Amino acid sequence: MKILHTSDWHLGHILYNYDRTQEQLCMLEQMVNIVKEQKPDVFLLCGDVYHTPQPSAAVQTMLTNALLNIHKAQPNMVIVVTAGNHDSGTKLEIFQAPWRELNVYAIGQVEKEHPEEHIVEVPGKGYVIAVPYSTERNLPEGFFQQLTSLTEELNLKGLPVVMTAHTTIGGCDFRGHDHATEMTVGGIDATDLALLGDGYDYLALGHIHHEQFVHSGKHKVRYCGTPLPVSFDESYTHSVSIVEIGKHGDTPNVEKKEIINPHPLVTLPTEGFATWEEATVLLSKFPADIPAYIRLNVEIDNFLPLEAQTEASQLTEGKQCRFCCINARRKAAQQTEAKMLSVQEFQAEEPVEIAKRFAEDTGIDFDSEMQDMFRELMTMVNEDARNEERRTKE
Ligand SMILES: [Mn+2]
Repeated sequence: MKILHTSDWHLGHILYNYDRTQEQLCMLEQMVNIVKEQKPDVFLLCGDVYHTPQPSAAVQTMLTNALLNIHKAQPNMVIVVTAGNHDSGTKLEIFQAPWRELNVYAIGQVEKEHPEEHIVEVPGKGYVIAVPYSTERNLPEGFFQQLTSLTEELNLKGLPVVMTAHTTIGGCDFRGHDHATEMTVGGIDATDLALLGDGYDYLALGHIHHEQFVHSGKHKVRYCGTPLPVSFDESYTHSVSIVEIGKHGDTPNVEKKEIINPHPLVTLPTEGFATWEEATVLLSKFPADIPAYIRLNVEIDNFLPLEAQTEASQLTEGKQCRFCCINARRKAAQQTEAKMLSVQEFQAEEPVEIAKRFAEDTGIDFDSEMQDMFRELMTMVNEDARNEERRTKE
């Protein structure tokens, strides 16, 4: 069974007020060409089809046309589309019935009562266990294992079994995601891989934007990554994965097909940070004929010049590139001679002085407003402590 694994299209994504329709159409065209060339048996789109649960009519039309073109490129291919955390699962299922006529399975919600509806047979080739994004409380315990066991009963010929999921797997590489930690990425808490059961030959994941195998050594658990970057921090190549599995139990063979973005997301300088003056020089020297989105990484002493945004926009006037944002970072506090305090000196210090010392060491400007807020907070804490003391005495 040959599979094209893709996810996180984020159709309708707006980047700093810039509409990305043209790029997304170009990506979809490349997708159709890869299908024509590779002739997969299955096409998996593993969630985050749209960027928002309320996509515009134009964006919905873009998906409809894309799925139709992908179907026409390889009419016998089974297409499975599952919802991600950005999608409305119920809305994705509106056209479930007509889509079926074109070999497209749209699966937006978890069917607790009818788990068999998650099992899609690819005639003579294998099985797809299609699971959309779901909050933990909507997933019955052992659901994944229930699905693989059900599939095992159907799979009398030992055909390959592929499962899909849209989630954060513990231990994955989440570079490019904002506010991500080991525990949670993009609002989804890390799941233990073991909870997804076993019995599949390949786990086709969506949600994490950086393509990767999860848990090296096991070449069967994979994020295919975004075909187009959604943020400037996704500064890696983007692709779809072509997966081939001989029979149930075999190790899959995976190959990447790169997707080229005609409007690249460029950060200036390409490495590290520049002063505001250096950044303006880089921006004015940026070639006029490259239709890139631009972010400036700027290191500042205190504040950016008031007119910085306007100036940056003006520097790109008449060029094909589009200025998006300034990513400003405070210069680390000058390393002054570390002053050592004795225990007595430390105990004699006002809490606000200690807070100030800490803030300045970490590069935070602890101005008079912050100091006032801190003093106010100290008063509240002291009052609470006094009340508590009174209560315990009574
Ligand atoms: Mn996503």
